Amino acid sequence: MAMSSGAVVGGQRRWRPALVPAARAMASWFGHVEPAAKDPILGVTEAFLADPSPDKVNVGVGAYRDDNGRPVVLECVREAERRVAGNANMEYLPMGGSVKMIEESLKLSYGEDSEFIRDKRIAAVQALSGTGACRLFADFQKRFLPDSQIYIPTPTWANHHNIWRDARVPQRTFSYYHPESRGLDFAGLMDDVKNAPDGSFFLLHACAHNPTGVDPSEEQWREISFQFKAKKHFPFFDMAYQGFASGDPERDAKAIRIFLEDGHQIGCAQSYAKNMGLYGQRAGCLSILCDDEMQAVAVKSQLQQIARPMYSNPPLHGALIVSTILSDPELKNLWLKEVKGMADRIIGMRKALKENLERLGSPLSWEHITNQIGMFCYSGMTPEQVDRLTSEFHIYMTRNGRISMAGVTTGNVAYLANAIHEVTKPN
Ligand code: PLA
Repeated sequence: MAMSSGAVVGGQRRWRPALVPAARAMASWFGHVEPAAKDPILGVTEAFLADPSPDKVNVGVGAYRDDNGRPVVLECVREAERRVAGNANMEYLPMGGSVKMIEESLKLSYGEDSEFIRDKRIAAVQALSGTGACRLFADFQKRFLPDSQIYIPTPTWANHHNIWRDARVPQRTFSYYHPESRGLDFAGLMDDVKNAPDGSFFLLHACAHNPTGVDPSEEQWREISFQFKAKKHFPFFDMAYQGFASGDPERDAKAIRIFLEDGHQIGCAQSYAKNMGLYGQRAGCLSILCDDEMQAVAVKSQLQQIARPMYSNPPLHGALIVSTILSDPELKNLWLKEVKGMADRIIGMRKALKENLERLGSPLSWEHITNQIGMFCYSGMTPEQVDRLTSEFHIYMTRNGRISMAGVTTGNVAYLANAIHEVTKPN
């Protein structure tokens, strides 16, 4: 039987592209393909690379740079590379990835002595960094809870919308940011949590919320967790910046630990892109806390089955680096120091940017630059002001006004502040 649009196959409604008349297809197979919209984040990097200006500054993508603006390979990673260099085995990892890397990842997210690790209640697989972990979860959600939706904060990392869209999970949003106070819209958030149907899925940023740099306080997390319990919601944590908020990965896992203490079952996407600087290695982990060991075995086997036809098994090298660092106390300590170093440099640049703007006599309040945490400053600049930064000053950032503080350096902070002042000063 020829499949028609929206055909029901195997009990599931399958996505079908618009049908192309056969005659047109024969004249040109792909003539109907329109160019895709530019990615709001990675498109900024493309534009930056194409600009020949020597003054250009890239504060678009969240990629950590040293104070000379150069990409960083952590010392702990260099040492781990030396140690794994003798590894003669380049064979496939299992479908679920490196068992050792997963074990170490769970200790970071659930805690070194977690009872859930001990009781083998966590289904976990190595994933293609944080993005891959989110996508695997979204596909799992669609496959096993096909009628569920996902609540996503406003605003959020733009790719969250793409991920759940492509997994065909309907999306709802919940209030998160309060533009006037440049802080958390806690009342709005709690209302939306209460008004969502019982048993809804919620996407939460575990720490260092992207793009706002605004996280709930510990007390607020406790209230959110309490309300989730009352509503029987499922919290899915995207933890892409563990260590980047406070400088301490243990502290940055606090929200997750609060939910665990309260007896929630959770899902968690972990990424080593930022906190180990392993961006291109695509090293991450997806975990789902289950009722018991038997359920965890079943869930893990299904996650593997989703991975198998997509990419078969995850990459080896990054996993080796991660497990080498985290399983060696000396290397792990070095890593902790280096994470703290990166977080501290960003905090220093926040101060410097704010001070420079004040020194220039900006009449606006820039308190939020130092109040926000993590990699980004949600500046409050309008898309038009950002466009001026780019066209007049060769400064590249996302049009939502997000500045990647990781790209700000002693060398460019004055230039950046001056440009921001120029485009934001009242006429
Ligand atoms: N989740 C959040 C909240 C993120 O900000 C990012 C990366 C990821 C997941 C995915 O990271 P990974 O797949 O590389 O582990 N956000 C970046 C890069 C740093 C990007 O957009 O891909 C950003 O500039 O927002």
